[in-house]
Amino acid sequence: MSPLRLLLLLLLLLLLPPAYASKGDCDADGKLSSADALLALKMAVGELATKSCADVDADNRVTSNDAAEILLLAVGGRCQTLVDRVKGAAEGAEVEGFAGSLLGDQRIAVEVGEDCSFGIVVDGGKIVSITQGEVKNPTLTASTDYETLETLLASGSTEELKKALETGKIRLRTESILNRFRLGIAKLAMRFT
Ligand SMILES: [Ca+2]
Ligand SMILES: [Ca+2]
Repeated sequence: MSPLRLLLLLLLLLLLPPAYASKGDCDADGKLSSADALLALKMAVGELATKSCADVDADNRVTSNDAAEILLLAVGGRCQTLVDRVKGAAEGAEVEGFAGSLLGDQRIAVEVGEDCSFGIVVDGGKIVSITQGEVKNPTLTASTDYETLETLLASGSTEELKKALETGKIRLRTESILNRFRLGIAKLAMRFT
């Protein structure tokens, strides 16, 4: 190998980040969690010996910035896990009964907390896809929090869903007049079913 190519290869190796999962995973359990962020914070304040695994912003020191970044990454992982669970529970399902006939075809944007969002595409009363990320031109937007959605997933009951809608733990909004009308009817129907 020519010296130039060797140099390029070395540069490439230096520039490439190490395996992503290990970055920030200071308790080495294979995932990023708030526990890793806490470890990084302890390193930042000198309570624990510094380890390179905590230096996620790669400035060769462990500071509170690294801890904050690990926490953000951990939250991102939480969102991913949540969306995967929703996908497993609902993708391919028919939206039943009255709600199905009302919803029909929708692009629903779901916002969970401040930092997690996913889209649900309902076509002909069937949930055809659930994908993480922003939804363009949603027909319906639902906002909620992690706890509500996790409780819902754990119970899997429509009663829980109704309760969450009634108590405002899930808030629905829509730009379309037809959808506003549908929502009004759906809310009314919920009281009687
Ligand atoms: Ca970890
Ligand atoms: Ca750092």
